[in-house]
Amino acid sequence: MNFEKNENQQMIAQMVRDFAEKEIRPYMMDWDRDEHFPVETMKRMGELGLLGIFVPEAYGGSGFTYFEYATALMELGRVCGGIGLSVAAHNSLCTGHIYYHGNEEQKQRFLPKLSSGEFIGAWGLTEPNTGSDAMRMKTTAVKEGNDWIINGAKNWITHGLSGDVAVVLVRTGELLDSNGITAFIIEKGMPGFSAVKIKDKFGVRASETAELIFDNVRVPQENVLGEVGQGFKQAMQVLDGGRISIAALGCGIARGAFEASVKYAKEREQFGQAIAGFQAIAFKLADMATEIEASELLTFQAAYRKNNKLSVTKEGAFAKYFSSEVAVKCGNEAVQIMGGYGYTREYPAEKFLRDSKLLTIGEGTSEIQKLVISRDLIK
Ligand code: COS
Repeated sequence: MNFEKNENQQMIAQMVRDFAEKEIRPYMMDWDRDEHFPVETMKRMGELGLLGIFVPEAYGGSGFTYFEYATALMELGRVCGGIGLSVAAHNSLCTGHIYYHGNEEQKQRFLPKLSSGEFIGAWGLTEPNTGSDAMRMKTTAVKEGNDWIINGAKNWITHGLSGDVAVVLVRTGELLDSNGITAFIIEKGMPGFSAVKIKDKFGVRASETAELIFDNVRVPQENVLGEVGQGFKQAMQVLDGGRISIAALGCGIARGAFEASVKYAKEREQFGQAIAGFQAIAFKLADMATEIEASELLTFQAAYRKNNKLSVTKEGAFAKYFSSEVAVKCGNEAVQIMGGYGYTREYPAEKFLRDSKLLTIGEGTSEIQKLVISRDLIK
């Protein structure tokens, strides 16, 4: 395996870094305070090719691999985990589901708009009462003529309110039948489809989260993604890839927390010297740096496998589990190193900690990653 960043990765890293410094960093604390999802910033990222990163150019995407995708998220995470999460959810989940499982007509219809940022994408698996146990979902679709009638609710949906299109997983068969769930494309404005913003989140507050409500929503057969009944397995595959993006975001948040810690530790003096000179602080930095490197290696290993169409179920879970826990640890250590200042919004540490925590929960908790890994080990 080549450990050097390829030319495209170097280019995308520089572009995202410049963009994040100019168009995200100056505003991100206001967005965080106000729980404001900056749709215009998303659109700008669409213009830069960041919203259809692995979508082929034939469908209006950038045609990059998971190497460039992971690299972009690492750079976004260094600055703002909330914006990084939105980019990850848009690319991996909604866009990814249509790209990997849609038919030609659906790809032509939706991918160019999702890639350009004209459309913002959402994806719904989780429900108010089914999180880790996704299979037990209660939202149903019943066939009526050439249409499907959907009733129920989905919870914790990124871009649930601002999204123009949402891919949702819905029961079309018996409870607990792994072939009884189907994926549907829901379009904004369909009668009976509404959303309510979820407020007062702990972190990733610039990323919009909502509950989706389906009250007799009529969806045409042409909006069914792939085969009826195959939605659960599609969703698991989509999440296998999505977990690599969350791992990459974790690497970025951890690195942002680490860089802020190094800067502070070199400037802050106590007992007559910079605190970086004390082993108590220097060893924290050494641990952070080591674990960030390990997270990046696991993430790029999973990306390599994804690029080469090898299974990523276990390797994506390795990367997501390890990297998200490292991000929380680095956010926590950054607050500790900055002491009282780290505990305030004046310094960046507390936001890294708050944003990182979502990564051990969303797209499968750390406990679910351990379940996925251990099942693979003993199967
Ligand atoms: N790729 C393809 N198929 C998969 C798969 C994968 N990664 N994982 C499971 N499947 C298939 C299984 O092979 C099985 O097929 P058969 O019934 O034909 O044998 C089917 O899906 C059901 O799998 P399983 O029996 O493992 O289902 P469980 O109900 O035990 O659930 C977990 C499996 C817990 C792993 C799954 O529900 C999960 O990932 N939960 C977390 C959900 C999540 O991440 N939510 C976050 C939402 S995004 S914010």
